[in-house]
Amino acid sequence: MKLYDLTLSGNCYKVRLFLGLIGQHAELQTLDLRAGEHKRADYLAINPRGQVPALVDGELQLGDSQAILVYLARRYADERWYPLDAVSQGRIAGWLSFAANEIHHGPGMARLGKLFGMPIDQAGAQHKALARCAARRAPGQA
Ligand SMILES: N[C@@H](CCC(=O)N[C@@H](CS)C(=O)NCC(=O)O)C(=O)O
Repeated sequence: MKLYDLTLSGNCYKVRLFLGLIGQHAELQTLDLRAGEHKRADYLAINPRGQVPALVDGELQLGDSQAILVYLARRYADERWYPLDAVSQGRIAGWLSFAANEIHHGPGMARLGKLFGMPIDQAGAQHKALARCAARRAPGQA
């Protein structure tokens, strides 16, 4: 199994963390985004979106951190990580969506601006981080 990775990427970190939690080894292939390695034809053949992370496991080529987490949980982890009952599935989808939306657009973007000097709306990102993430609950979470 190979993970196309970028050390500082939060999306890649989620996947590396979960691999560690379930004791699953993956060969890491770090891409140089500044050099545009993620837009080269050979990588676009693996992930047409030209983003990291992407996972290759046998015949499977899968991009998107949420999709990879679901795949790893179903393929390699104990069912406690991904229970199949309707309530658990709804809550898991809620948290994955929360990570991709509120966390990404709030603390994720604020981090990019503060640590890496990227030209983002820093005040807006910090406001979203405080306003939307303060409750620390996904929709429907008791
Ligand atoms: N929805 C994707 C987003 C992936 C993403 O935005 N990756 C960034 C690094 S954190 C990237 O590759 N950016 C380069 C680009 O989009 O060109 C996921 O959850 O994996």
